Amino acid sequence: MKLTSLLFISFILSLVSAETHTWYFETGWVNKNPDGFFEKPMIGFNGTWPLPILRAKKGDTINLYLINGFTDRNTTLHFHGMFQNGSSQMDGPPFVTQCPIPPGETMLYNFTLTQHGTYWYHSHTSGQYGDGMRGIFFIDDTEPYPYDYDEEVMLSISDNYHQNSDYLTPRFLSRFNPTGAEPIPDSSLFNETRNASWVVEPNKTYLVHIVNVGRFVSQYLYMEGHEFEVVEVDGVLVEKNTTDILYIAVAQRYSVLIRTKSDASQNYAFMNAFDDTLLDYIPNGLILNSTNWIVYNETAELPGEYTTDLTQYFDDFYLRPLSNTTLYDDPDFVVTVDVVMDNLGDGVNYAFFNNVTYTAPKVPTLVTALTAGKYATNELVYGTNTGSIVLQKGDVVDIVVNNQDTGKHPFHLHGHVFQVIERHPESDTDVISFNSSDHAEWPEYPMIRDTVYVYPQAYVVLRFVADNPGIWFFHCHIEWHLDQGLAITLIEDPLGIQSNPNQALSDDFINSCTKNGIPVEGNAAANSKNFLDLTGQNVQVKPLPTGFTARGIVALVFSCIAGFLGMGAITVYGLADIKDVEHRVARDLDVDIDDDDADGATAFEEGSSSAGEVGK
Ligand SMILES: *[C@@H]1O[C@H](CO)[C@@H](O)[C@H](O)[C@H]1NC(C)=O
Ligand SMILES: *[C@@H]1O[C@H](CO)[C@@H](O)[C@H](O)[C@H]1NC(C)=O
Ligand SMILES: *[C@@H]1O[C@H](CO)[C@@H](O)[C@H](O)[C@H]1NC(C)=O
Ligand SMILES: *[C@@H]1O[C@H](CO)[C@@H](O)[C@H](O)[C@H]1NC(C)=O
Ligand SMILES: *[C@@H]1O[C@H](CO)[C@@H](O)[C@H](O)[C@H]1NC(C)=O
Ligand SMILES: *[C@@H]1O[C@H](CO)[C@@H](O)[C@H](O)[C@H]1NC(C)=O
Ligand SMILES: *[C@@H]1O[C@H](CO)[C@@H](O)[C@H](O)[C@H]1NC(C)=O
Ligand SMILES: *[C@@H]1O[C@H](CO)[C@@H](O)[C@H](O)[C@H]1NC(C)=O
Ligand SMILES: *[C@@H]1O[C@H](CO)[C@@H](O)[C@H](O)[C@H]1NC(C)=O
Ligand SMILES: *[C@@H]1O[C@H](CO)[C@@H](O)[C@H](O)[C@H]1NC(C)=O
Ligand SMILES: *[C@@H]1O[C@H](CO)[C@@H](O)[C@H](O)[C@H]1NC(C)=O
Ligand SMILES: *[C@@H]1O[C@H](CO)[C@@H](O)[C@H](O)[C@H]1NC(C)=O
Ligand SMILES: [Cu+2]
Repeated sequence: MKLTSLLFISFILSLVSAETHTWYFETGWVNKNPDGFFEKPMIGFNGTWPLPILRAKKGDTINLYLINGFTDRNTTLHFHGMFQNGSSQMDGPPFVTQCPIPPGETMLYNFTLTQHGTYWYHSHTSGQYGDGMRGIFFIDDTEPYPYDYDEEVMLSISDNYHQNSDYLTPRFLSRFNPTGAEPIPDSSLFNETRNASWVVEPNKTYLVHIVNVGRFVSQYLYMEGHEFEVVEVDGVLVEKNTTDILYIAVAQRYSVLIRTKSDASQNYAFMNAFDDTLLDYIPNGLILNSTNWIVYNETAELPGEYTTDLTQYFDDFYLRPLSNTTLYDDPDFVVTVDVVMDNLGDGVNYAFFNNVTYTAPKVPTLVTALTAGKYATNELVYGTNTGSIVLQKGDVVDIVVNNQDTGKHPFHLHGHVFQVIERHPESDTDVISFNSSDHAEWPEYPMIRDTVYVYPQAYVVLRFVADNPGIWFFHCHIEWHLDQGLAITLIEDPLGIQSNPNQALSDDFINSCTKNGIPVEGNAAANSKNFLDLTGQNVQVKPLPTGFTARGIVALVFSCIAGFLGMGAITVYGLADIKDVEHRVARDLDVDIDDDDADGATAFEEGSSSAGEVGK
């Protein structure tokens, strides 16, 4: 038989076997004690937490009805890593591709799976996935798996806070936290618990699909006496590569083969450890290295902590996709973004891409793209505070991220995977920005994924083809940093979005908007008469007066609040001896800090008029 007819038959078979999965999930709070140290409300589905592992296969259709069972908050759902090709409105981020779903309302997320591998789903509404609204979503291929294995198993890792976001976020995004110190997790989780035992059989090959569903901290994963053979990253199959230690940033996935020992008498430690360089300080009692077990013999003892040299962690940059996809052609368009964290006039610490801290528009960007007619190709209609960039259909696009911050950041692009063509090592002196005429040699077969970390004061260069008309968020996956505004919006082929009838807004979409009083037409300022008039758009808070520093804000704040906060908070922010700064700042600002009736604070509040949904 000819190859074409074989292909045709397998295509027909895959059509025949394509299934539709219909799920109804209602959000709500469930009291749980994930780490065994502290019970607290977690966001579950239908009164259950952890959330279910969803599983389907390539070509299947998903009908997921998300019922907002909360009484006091909106919600959304994002399917991390799924392309949503032709269904941008199912992607999840509020004010980017949908309206927030109000309490009591339902939204049908329906779309077709065009990929395979390890994915996950989570709320894209601030704070909710950190509070538990997250789960693994695995998609089987219609082709046989390229590597042999005996058993398949899922594994998530995460960080865990004893306080929920309602408590943490306003304190984080506050002038009382002017350095932007991220809340420190209280514990890490392994499969949404701790001290877990993974019972295995000897002489077997396990295929383990691993997802970091955490909101902040990257983790190392390593085992006593066993190795990982990496076979997939973020849904992309790769040539096998062996390592002792995985380094997994939040939102990243790895599939690995683990060969068990032939002798079943003994058990081994399976460690998950926080990357403590992300933490501003390490509180007493925080367990950085957590011990779980590979159990061969349930009556034998469980060993203690296993340690190794974590500097030998696996560098995903060197992976080669099994598809042998070569480096795409030179870019038609380059997006260069500089990452900075700094304070604005309300004293809050924000995150910036090119001096813009993402501020949600008044109508979702997708709505603007669909209703702006020919103006949809004009970046202006999407507002000046959304970091919107219009991409032409078919262009090869580079995203250059110059990280001027001293922390690592895991960046995620919706709607695509990208080639990681360069990642510069950390710089602990000057910031090193990408220089197109002086850079490392690029790989012939670059590694491909959807979430990549960039090192402190260094850069990463990503390349993809704009072949997916839609609105795609590009943001740091550390939820605290997204709350601080570390996001831009890519408007890919807006006329292509308009011309595809499948991209027309669903009834549920419109219902969510209407019930929330959000128009379903107009530019970023909700102006549908004149798309080029942005009057009234949401904009970021005004800058600080010149010469004003984070320490200065601390000083000013302390003069107002020392009475009720006490000096403990100074230790928290790691700052001391602020007395002189305080007076210098007071001079700059022309306020009287000796006056304890919070005049200074009032002056600040006037500056903070508009910051979108986040942190209010
Ligand atoms: C979840 O609850 C909804 C109603 O709130 C119900 O229709 C649905 O069947 C439940 N789903 C599961 C998986 O139990
Ligand atoms: C894990 O072990 C610690 C120490 O024994 C215990 O306090 C904690 O409750 C355990 N957690 C779980 C989820 O079993
Ligand atoms: C839901 O979002 C809308 C739009 O941001 C907002 O006006 C509304 O207050 C939110 N609803 C709740 C219950 O928080
Ligand atoms: C999703 O469901 C709506 C309403 O039933 C339907 O009109 C639309 O065609 C579906 N879209 C997909 C991609 O299945
Ligand atoms: C993690 O939890 C899932 C769901 O309960 C379970 O199927 C899986 O076996 C667990 N993974 C490990 C490594 O224990
Ligand atoms: C594992 O395989 C080896 C070699 O085939 C064999 O000697 C050993 O007995 C097996 N172990 C168990 C527990 O079956
Ligand atoms: C399991 O451990 C117990 C206790 O150490 C030991 O008596 C037994 O022989 C072990 N079983 C195997 C299969 O090695
Ligand atoms: C954690 O594990 C690493 C690597 O195994 C080790 O170097 C470090 O000392 C451990 N830290 C603690 C606090 O146990
Ligand atoms: C495996 O990784 C090493 C270093 O991490 C790299 O040098 C090598 O090229 C990789 N090989 C493949 C096939 O991925
Ligand atoms: C990719 O390249 C390798 C090494 O040259 C080759 O063995 C393999 O068959 C190629 N795979 C595909 C899908 O072309
Ligand atoms: C950001 O603002 C600084 C100071 O105003 C300016 O020097 C710099 O060029 C701006 N950067 C971008 C990318 O707009
Ligand atoms: C989206 O679909 C178009 C048309 O079917 C295809 O050419 C393109 O490669 C797809 N893009 C992605 C990212 O799946
Ligand atoms: Cu970040």
